[in-house]
Amino acid sequence: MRFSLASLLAYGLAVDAHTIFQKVSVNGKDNGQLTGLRAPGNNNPVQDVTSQNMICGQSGSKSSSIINVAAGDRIGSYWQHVIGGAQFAGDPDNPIAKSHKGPVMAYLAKVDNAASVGLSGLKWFKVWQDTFDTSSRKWGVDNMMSNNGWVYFNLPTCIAPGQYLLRMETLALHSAKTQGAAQFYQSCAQINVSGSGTLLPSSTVSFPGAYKANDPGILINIYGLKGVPDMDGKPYTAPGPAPISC
Ligand SMILES: *[C@@H]1O[C@H](CO)[C@@H](O)[C@H](O)[C@H]1NC(C)=O
Ligand SMILES: [Cu+2]
Repeated sequence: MRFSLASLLAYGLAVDAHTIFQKVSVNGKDNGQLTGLRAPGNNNPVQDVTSQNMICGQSGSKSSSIINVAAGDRIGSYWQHVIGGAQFAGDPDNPIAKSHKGPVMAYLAKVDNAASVGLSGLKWFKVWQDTFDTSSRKWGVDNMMSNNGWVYFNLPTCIAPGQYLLRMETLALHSAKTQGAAQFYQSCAQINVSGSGTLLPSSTVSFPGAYKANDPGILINIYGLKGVPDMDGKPYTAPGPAPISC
């Protein structure tokens, strides 16, 4: 099917087929739309790695809720094209446009009060990532799409109890061969971790600061010789530190 520019413009944001992390589940229990979340108010990507919006996305919704979890719990983060889900019935760009290949990553920062803490100066560590599988040639985003927008991972069992912001990030690399064109999507969840862990990593990163515009995982051509986003089967190194291990 061919679309005229006018019909594309009529769809507004559908032209920009982006995504928003907007819901958390814990061990399969859905906490509800925007509960315990700081999510951006629109689905436009952040493209400037030095922007404050690299922390939890552009300003948008706030929540007074804090989601209770235990170390080791299976966390689900739910991504959809716009706040609320698909932009319209049959939206082909939900949860994200199929072109948008790249990794999905999870970071934590320990805080005193997850609902009220300011975003500057937090010390982040990575707890999980789904990057690129060289044998299946699938990206983290491919797994998100095949789970209808849900991304699952287990919180590390060894982290110290207390409140955290959980920063979930999807990085879309379809245009990333041009510096400044990689698309960062992130929101933060407010969580309260119980358990008997003791780990508080001493090695942490800042947002902004953790990423450089020319990091090899950010300034990159993901298209192989066949013109598809398969890295020609070569490994991909996501930006930021390695995830902690327990
Ligand atoms: C956090 O979890 C602990 C342990 O379960 C609990 O005692 C505390 O009340 C919780 N705090 C909040 C803000 O929910
Ligand atoms: Cu996009």
